[in-house]
This record gives sequence, C-alpha cells and structure tokens, in this order.
Amino acid sequence: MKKSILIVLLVFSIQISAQEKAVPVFKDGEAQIVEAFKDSEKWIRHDLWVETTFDSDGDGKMDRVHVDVTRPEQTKTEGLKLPVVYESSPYYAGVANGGSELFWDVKHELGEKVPNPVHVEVQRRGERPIISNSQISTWVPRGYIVVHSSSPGTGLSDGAPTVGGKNESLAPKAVIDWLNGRAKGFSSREGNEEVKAFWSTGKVGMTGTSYNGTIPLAAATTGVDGLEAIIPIAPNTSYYHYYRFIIIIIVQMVWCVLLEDI
Ligand SMILES: [Ca+2]
Repeated sequence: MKKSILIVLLVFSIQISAQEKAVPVFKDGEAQIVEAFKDSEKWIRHDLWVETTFDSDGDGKMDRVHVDVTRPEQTKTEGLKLPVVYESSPYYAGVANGGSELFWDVKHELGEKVPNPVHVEVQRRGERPIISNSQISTWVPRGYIVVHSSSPGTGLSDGAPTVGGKNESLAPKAVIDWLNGRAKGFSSREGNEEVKAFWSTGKVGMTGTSYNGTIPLAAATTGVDGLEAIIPIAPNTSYYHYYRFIIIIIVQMVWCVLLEDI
C-alpha cells in the first residue's frame, strides 16, 4: 500500500515539475509570448568567435567571425534547447564617415591598380557582448534564441569585406555549422577556449532587410544543414543587375557605395 502511494506521489511530482518547465507555445501557427521567457533581465547574453573555412585577409589563419547570442535563462537552468533566429550584417559595428577621398572613380578599369588606395578606419559602435539588438525583443519572449554576426572584415570579425564574395556565403554557413556542433566557436578572437552551442536545436531561420537580407540568400546557396527557413526582405538577388541598374549607377556616381567596391 505504502509503495503504491509512493509511486503515485512520484508520478505526481514528475508531472508538476514537467508542468513548471517553460516551453515555446504556438497558437494558430504563431509563436506566442511566454511569461517565463519575457523578462529581459533574465536573458543570457554572450559573444564568441566562430572559426570559418576561409582566410580572406591572407594572414595564414582561418578567419573568425564575431557572434553574439541572446537566450532565455531556461537554456541554462532547465537544459532547454531552442531554435535560432539569426541575422548577419556588415553594418552592426558602424560604417566609415568619409568624404569624396574615399570614393572610387566610377570609370576605373577592371583589373587596373588603384593609384592611391585609402584605408578606411571605422569607429566601432557597440560594446561586447552585444553586436546588435535587432530581432531580440520580438523573438526571445516567444521562445527563440537570437544570434547576430558581423560580416567578415567588419566589427570584430576577421577577414576582408568582399561584397558578394564566397566569404559572405561561407561566414553564415560556419555560424550555422557551429549551431549544429560541426564548427568550432571560441571565447576570444585568438584563443583556444571553446564555446559550444549546447542550447541550440540546430534549427535556424535567417532574416534581415537589404544587405542583411542578401546574406540569408548567400547562406542558403551553400545548402547548409540546419538552415530551415530564410525571410530575406528587399535583398539584392543579382549583383550584375544591382550594379547596372540606372538609379544605382547614379547613386554610385554621387555616393559611390563606400563598402561596396567590387
Ligand atoms: Ca585570416
């Protein structure tokens, strides 16, 4: 008799503890705000560097890209694994404030040496561990983890910012590989202390607008496992057309797209 009471109590307590654990809630196909995920004071925020498979700055070391993570505390306290909303950008850390001395001559011949190239110094915005706050207030209360990364050669990411180059596909691929345990993350840019994404289900959705929308398309072209969905908003889908569209040509003549030398 006592044994059966104990079993009932045990089952009851397991049910209670299962009920107490916070989980994502979906209603009519939409993620709902979950009370237990709502308090931003309890979110865990940290940053790290993911090692890629390219060396775009030619220093003999694989470039590492700077990544930030914001996740509900239950990913630590309750072993909860959640899917990821991921946005990458070359703009997070700021852009150059420059004048016409930074502009390219639009009549410059392809392949010809640039006479006096100017190296642009950018005053970095933001403080570690935060790269960006985009997407966070929308998705973390709804049971997602939000991840950002600075494009190669921007912010605290290694590399050269080559517009439309392979590194723009391979950098987000590396981050998604890391979220699936297939690439290495480190707590510092140069060090060897590893950081693992133990809280990730491996399911990733990418989104962003304009340039930030182009990067999800670039990532998707790699066919990387785990990138389940992309929502690119007003992305560039063709650099050929982008650079030959009449308004852009005028814009280049006037404004000359500082970050976009190709
Ligand atoms: Ca390198």
